[in-house]
Amino acid sequence: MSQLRAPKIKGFRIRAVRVPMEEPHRTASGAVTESPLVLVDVYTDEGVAGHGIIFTYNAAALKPTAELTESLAAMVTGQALAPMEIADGFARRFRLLGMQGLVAMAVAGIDMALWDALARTHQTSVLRLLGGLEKPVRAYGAVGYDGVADSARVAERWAKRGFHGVKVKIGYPSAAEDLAVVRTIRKAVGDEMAIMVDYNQSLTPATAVERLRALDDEGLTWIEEPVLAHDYRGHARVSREIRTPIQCGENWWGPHEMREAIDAQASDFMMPDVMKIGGVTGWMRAAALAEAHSIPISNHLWPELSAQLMCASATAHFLEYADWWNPIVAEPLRVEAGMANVEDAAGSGVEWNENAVARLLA
Ligand code: SMN
Ligand code: MG
Repeated sequence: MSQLRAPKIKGFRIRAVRVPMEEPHRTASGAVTESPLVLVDVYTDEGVAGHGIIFTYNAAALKPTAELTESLAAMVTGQALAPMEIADGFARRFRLLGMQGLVAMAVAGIDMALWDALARTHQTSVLRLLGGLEKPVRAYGAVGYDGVADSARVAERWAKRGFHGVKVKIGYPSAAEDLAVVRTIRKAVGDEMAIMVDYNQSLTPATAVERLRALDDEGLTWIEEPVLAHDYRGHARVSREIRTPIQCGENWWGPHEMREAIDAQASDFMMPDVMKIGGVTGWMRAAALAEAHSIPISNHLWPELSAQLMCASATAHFLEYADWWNPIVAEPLRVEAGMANVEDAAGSGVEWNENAVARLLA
């Protein structure tokens, strides 16, 4: 008989919440006005709990995603607490349906919860369980599609809080407006601050080449998703024509799509989303691909878990910080002097603020 500790999955609790945002987050492709979240809790037969978050972007997808997550959770109840094994099992079971969209989101939420529970079982963080150690990761804050004056005001606020970068939503009707926003922000935050811009897929390859050339001398750290996220050839064409690095990844479903993007030379940098890329399991495979190709890797949302995963990624670049889900997280990620601090994280670093969750249940 094996002497290894082998906890089993005893059950799950799946809840849907709608977390309001202080201010809507506007992009060139629509505004996010709230965070519809599916909260995944897993319980082991040793009495340990683990937590995961699924972000459905749109409230219309919230209940169906919660229901789908319930069904998938039932499929693995009773199994060993072995997240990688379970992720690969789901991939096999859903080969015919496909591992994108709501299925992939449900699988990833479960995966996050399982890794969290496994780390807590061993009384450590996800990062240390993976063999890594805490280190400072530079963080940047978000600035919405808010016009010249408001964008600069928000950027200045991040700079005053000690952040090392800001990412600004652009893709205004004219190139001149994009340029005005970038220049006003540069004036407001100074030369030391990294400025990234995000088009949220709003251009065609031909217009993107022209638009982005106009920004090539602005010292931008990256230009994000200028064209449709899955138009890898379009991104590659844009990337060949301009000097500023292209950043993509938040919409790639799993490491296989990331491989397609790398093969197409679609993006100089990459920023997988821990949900769409397949949870912690998917992230670690994505980070290995990034390392093998010497590509800097950043995250998308999920600040608590992502800060740890960035510390476990060889080519870690910039942490995308977002405070949108802070109301339901008991101890949100701390950013000190612009650096994410995961020193005392247990598991994934996420515990619920149960009072807030009860208030925001959908
Ligand atoms: C983004 C994130 C979440 C909702 C809309 C847009 C964004 C980012 O593209 O890069 O953070
Ligand atoms: Mg983006």
